[in-house]
Amino acid sequence: MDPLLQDDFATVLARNPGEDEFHQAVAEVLESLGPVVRKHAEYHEHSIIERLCEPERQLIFRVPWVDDQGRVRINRAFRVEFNSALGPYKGGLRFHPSVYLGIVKFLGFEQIFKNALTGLPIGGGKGGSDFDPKGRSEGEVMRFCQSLMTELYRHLGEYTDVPAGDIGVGQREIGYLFGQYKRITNRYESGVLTGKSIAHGGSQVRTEATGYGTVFFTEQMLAESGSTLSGRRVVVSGSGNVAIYAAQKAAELGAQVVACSDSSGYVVDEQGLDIALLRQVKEVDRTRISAYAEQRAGATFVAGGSVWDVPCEVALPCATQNELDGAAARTLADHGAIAVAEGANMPCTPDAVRLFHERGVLFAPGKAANAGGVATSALEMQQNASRDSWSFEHTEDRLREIMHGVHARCAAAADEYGAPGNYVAGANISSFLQVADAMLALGVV
Ligand code: NDP
Ligand code: 2IT
Repeated sequence: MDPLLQDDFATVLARNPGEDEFHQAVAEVLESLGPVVRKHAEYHEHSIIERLCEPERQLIFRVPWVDDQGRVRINRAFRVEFNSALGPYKGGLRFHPSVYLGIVKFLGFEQIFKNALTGLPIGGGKGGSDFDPKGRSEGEVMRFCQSLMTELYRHLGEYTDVPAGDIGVGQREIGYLFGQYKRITNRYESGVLTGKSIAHGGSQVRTEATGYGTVFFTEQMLAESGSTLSGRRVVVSGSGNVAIYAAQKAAELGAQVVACSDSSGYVVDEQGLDIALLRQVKEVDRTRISAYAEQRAGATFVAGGSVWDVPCEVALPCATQNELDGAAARTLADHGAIAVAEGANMPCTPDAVRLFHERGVLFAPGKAANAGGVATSALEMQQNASRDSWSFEHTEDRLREIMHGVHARCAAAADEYGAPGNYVAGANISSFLQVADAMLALGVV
């Protein structure tokens, strides 16, 4: 890291003890910014980095709810409103037992830069809870969502803070959250949440957007090196919202998607994943990935293990942070991988990213590759604000255009700052410049 940035990083470590994922996300951005702060003294003079690393507001609250046995349960929930220089705070809610302040802050920090890269007017935020939806009934999930919104609603608004989904939060949960928001406020304020179902103000393509966008970015990255996805062997990790639609779009573009996973293990299906079956198992039955192999002749389930042991040319990590480490990266490169694009947020460890760069594997960081989800959320906000709804085709065209814009911004910044082909540097620099200039223009606020 450039010596000019080391004091700022030391401040982050001192102010946020024990928040390893947040430290990791900040370090990854600051490592790209040396040439920027050398060129633009004004950022340092106005403490832009220190300000960017300190959230504008952090909320932590208790969520009491009653389980099906009548027992009172208590969870902890968070909303980190990180930066509103470009627009209202925007970012998902995650329900997973691993959620604590450090995870929400890493995700909120990433979100600032990702949202800037979309070119749309949205600031960065993130929230969530340590609630574990696994094994919970529909009624329990609904009561939990209602209780969470009973506190969170006062902090939201279409011009203030607009949550959406993330791990453990999909259309069902957004529906319960919106229902409670509407009841408490007596306002049909569609634009207060995105990822809604089409039945109450959602956008076409939002469900598919993150996975589709990751594949559009990958295609663009491959095209730059004179290659395509068609005919390539692809492995996806996870089997949730992002993974399913990344697999679907990759297959539609002619790739052979041969494996996916969940936290219990992975499946290999050499004929190419049957997306309809995958959706049935995960979206309708809400069960484990092993059920896919039980219902599909020729597919095998491997309990535990690493999906990155399955040889492929293109790897799309779409599960969770730090799921692909240096050893997995080496295995992928040894097996001939040519490209890796992060559908998830920070799934590759710093060692893995370093190895990809050393071995000449094209690498797209999450804040660029998975920006299609939040970009389509912003399109949902546009439709809600104008009381309109667009067709699937029109919305998908807009998403494709936006992802091409994200790719172009990353490539241009990487070239300008002497790191051609380095999408990590390109994404960090391009988005930082945009946010930093807006912050300067807004004064010390
Ligand atoms: P889902 O809840 O739909 O799916 C998550 C998937 O990842 C599941 O297969 C889950 O397996 C697996 N997973 C989650 N946590 C772990 C863990 N600790 N260890 C192993 N596997 C795990 O979430 P999404 O698909 O929405 O999100 C996936 C990733 O994409 C996250 O990093 C999220 O932040 C990111 N993202 C999501 C966007 C969206 O629009 N939804 C937008 C941009 C990024 P299991 O069911 O066994 O837990
Ligand atoms: O990480 C992400 O970008 C998301 N979970 C989507 C956020 C959003 O507001 O759509």
